[in-house]
Amino acid sequence: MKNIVILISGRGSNMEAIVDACASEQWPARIAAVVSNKASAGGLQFAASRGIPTAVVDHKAFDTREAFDAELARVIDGYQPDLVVLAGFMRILTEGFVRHFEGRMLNIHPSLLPAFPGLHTHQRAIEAGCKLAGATVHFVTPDLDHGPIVAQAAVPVLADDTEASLSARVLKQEHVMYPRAVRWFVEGALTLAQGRVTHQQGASQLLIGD
Ligand code: NHR
Ligand code: GAR
Repeated sequence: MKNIVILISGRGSNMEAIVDACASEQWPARIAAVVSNKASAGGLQFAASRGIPTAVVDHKAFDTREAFDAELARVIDGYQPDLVVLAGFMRILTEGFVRHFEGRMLNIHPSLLPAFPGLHTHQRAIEAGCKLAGATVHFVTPDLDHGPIVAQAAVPVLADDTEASLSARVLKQEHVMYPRAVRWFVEGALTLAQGRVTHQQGASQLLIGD
């Protein structure tokens, strides 16, 4: 059994999709804990309702990013994770933290990386006139949103899209792609070499949605 620790900051719908897939598909894994940097994160209630241990490490209680990350790492390590999953986690992580979990930490970013790293991705894609948008699952490296790509989901951008309509279209695909990618990791199906991730049995790492 592999231990998965999921980090959230808010709603936690990707976390929910992973929790549900882990249970219904009987992965060789358990969700060991859900950890948030915000006590108000809605996802904490869902996790607790499923009997999953939850913890809050409030970044506002720390003077520096290093101090916050040190406590966050201590709490996560207490659950002996094989994999750390960032699911709508909204704090940039220091190099020391990332190195500690390197090769065993995934993130989902709501753009087709390397386009639009950082925040407000959907608005930026609309303003750039993109006809295609999406989301990317990647290994986390110190360089924000630049780690090796595990999977991508693409959706059309429609002429009348708003940030709300586009993010909803992308999120629907996130809920399919992220559980699949996490499952690949816990099954040991991913190979990372020369900064590229491949699936050992050749499963498609591209999802096209509508
Ligand atoms: N940390 C590292 N080192 N590398 C990555 O790839 C990371 C990371 C931390 C978070 C998620 C990320 C995203 O997918 C992620 C990837 C937060 C911000 C941000 O600017 C940017 C990217 C991501 C998450 N956060 C502000 C900060 O000052 C706070 C914003 C807020 O609280 O709303 O940390 O998009
Ligand atoms: C998701 O769209 C995720 O890709 C994005 O925030 C949303 C979280 O939703 N992540 C980021 O923007 C990270 N900076 P959720 O809490 O319902 O999973």
